[in-house]
Amino acid sequence: MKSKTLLTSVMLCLGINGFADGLTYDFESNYSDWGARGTGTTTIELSSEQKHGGNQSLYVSNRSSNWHGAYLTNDYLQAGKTYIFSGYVFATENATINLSLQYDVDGSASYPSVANASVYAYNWTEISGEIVIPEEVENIQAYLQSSTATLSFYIDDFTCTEKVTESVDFSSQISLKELFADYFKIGTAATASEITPQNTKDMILHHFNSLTPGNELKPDALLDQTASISDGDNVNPQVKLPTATKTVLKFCEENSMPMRGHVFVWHSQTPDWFFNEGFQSDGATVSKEVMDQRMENYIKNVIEMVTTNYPNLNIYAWDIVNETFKNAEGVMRDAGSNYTTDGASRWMEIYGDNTFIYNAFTFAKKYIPAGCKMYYNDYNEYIPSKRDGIYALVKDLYEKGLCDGIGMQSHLSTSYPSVDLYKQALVKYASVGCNIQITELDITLADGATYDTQAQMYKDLFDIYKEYKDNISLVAFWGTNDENSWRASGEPLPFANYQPKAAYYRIIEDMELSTKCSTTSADFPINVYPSLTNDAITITAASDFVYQLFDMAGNKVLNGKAEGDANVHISVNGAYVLSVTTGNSIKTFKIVKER
Ligand SMILES: [Ca+2]
Repeated sequence: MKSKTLLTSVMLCLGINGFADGLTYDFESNYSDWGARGTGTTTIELSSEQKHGGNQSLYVSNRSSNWHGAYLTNDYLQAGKTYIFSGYVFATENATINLSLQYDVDGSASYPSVANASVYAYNWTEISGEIVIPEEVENIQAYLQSSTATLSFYIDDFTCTEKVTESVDFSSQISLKELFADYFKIGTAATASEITPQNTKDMILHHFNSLTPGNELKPDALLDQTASISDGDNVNPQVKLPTATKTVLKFCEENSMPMRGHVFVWHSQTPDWFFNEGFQSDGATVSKEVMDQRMENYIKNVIEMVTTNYPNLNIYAWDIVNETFKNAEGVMRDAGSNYTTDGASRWMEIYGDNTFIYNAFTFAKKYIPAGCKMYYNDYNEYIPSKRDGIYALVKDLYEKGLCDGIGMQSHLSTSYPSVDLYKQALVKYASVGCNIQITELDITLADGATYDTQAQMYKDLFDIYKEYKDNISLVAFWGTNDENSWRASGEPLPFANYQPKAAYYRIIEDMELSTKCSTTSADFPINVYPSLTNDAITITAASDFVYQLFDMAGNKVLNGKAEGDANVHISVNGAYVLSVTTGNSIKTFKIVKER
């Protein structure tokens, strides 16, 4: 069970969703906008045999492949917008019916799924879902299909509406990046589609000063097989800039958002052809000598492509090598393809030992721009045997001058690991003397855990991070809001639907914010004076300001606007966070009232 109190307060804070006029199809008189999917075989027609509403529905028959079905096209479906689909489907046998989108990106079709419906024979079943259409895609359509290739089915009362979300005012949330400015960067990770909504862009710019692209700089996104075969001379893999990569890099460059590059050398999300003779999908595995040249050229080509196209982009760190150790052991992965044997590494197939890691750092050092730091990144980094393996590797790399630091991914759960076990790893890594970045932090709720349990673990971790602030340059969450997390069902982040959860308030709780704060900067003079005789707190500022007072559960106690000065009355003992905003600046104070 989650904290009901907190959920209630979050619900009250949600933006109200409005719905523009959308598309509605009752199939009573026509099926304009709809077509048959499945050339020459599939048919669609109005039918009075079955209907959810009215007298008719759309009947889809003569299918012979899973992807055959009915599609919808209308200019109402546009790139960069969010849509809610809803409809009813019917079949005379049990089956799964799927609703998906199709659109073209970089000249090839993409087929993201919107929703699945488990249809029971002779029962109309609702199929509904929400989806963001990324920017810069074209030829958009929605379609219904079934994994039962020959299934005939009916569709009725189908609607599509654009989701118009009210913009969230993030100025009421204490900015994490500003609060921790004297400690470390606060980062997040996002894919191109995640940053499509304006609210997500605003949230990232308000709270974070480091962004890691979720997928857009991984080898499978950048490697170009066709160009590598034609122009790669077997040793020089060619790279490309996909639309999704451009979207994220452009966002960071235009907003002066520092970026973490992720990742050059990894066993996963790296196509098998990259390791094969002639860059062929069925080629024999290349030698170490050839792979060394490919690795060096790949790193060189990616860095050149990015710096040429985004000269003002600040990539301040790169994960050079990622996840070379076994899942929970201090030894390298088994040889093989990760696409056929989960967890296997073609790097290990070619090199047989960890020398490819050393080579990767050696090559990266030749091409990485001045000032950009190089990291070894891994997960389950707190499990003792794996921890010790990572420690030995990074210590050696660091002492050889090849590596600047270690990335602790920190994908955790409220039930494992213990904060103490996690701290042991961090302390051990800190003893290397290298920098540490917390690169992918999230904490899923274990069975029965509450938001309060999660919040306490976040707080305990941040206490450790603050203690080791001299070693740590970044604490990054893997994602923005729970809804878009790769572990969404575990609700692992400090924000949900753009609103702070208990974890957020516990993270900021013990920041050393004075109740008496002298001038913070020339253009933002704010003073806060608690009265010694009554329950007032006086805020004075040189210009108009907005103030908000929160209790430690994250509930807004009061807020207001003032010119020059204001008295805030706090009648209940306890700890509070006072946020004062003037212009584009925000200053926060922790206030403890004990009278
Ligand atoms: Ca109907």
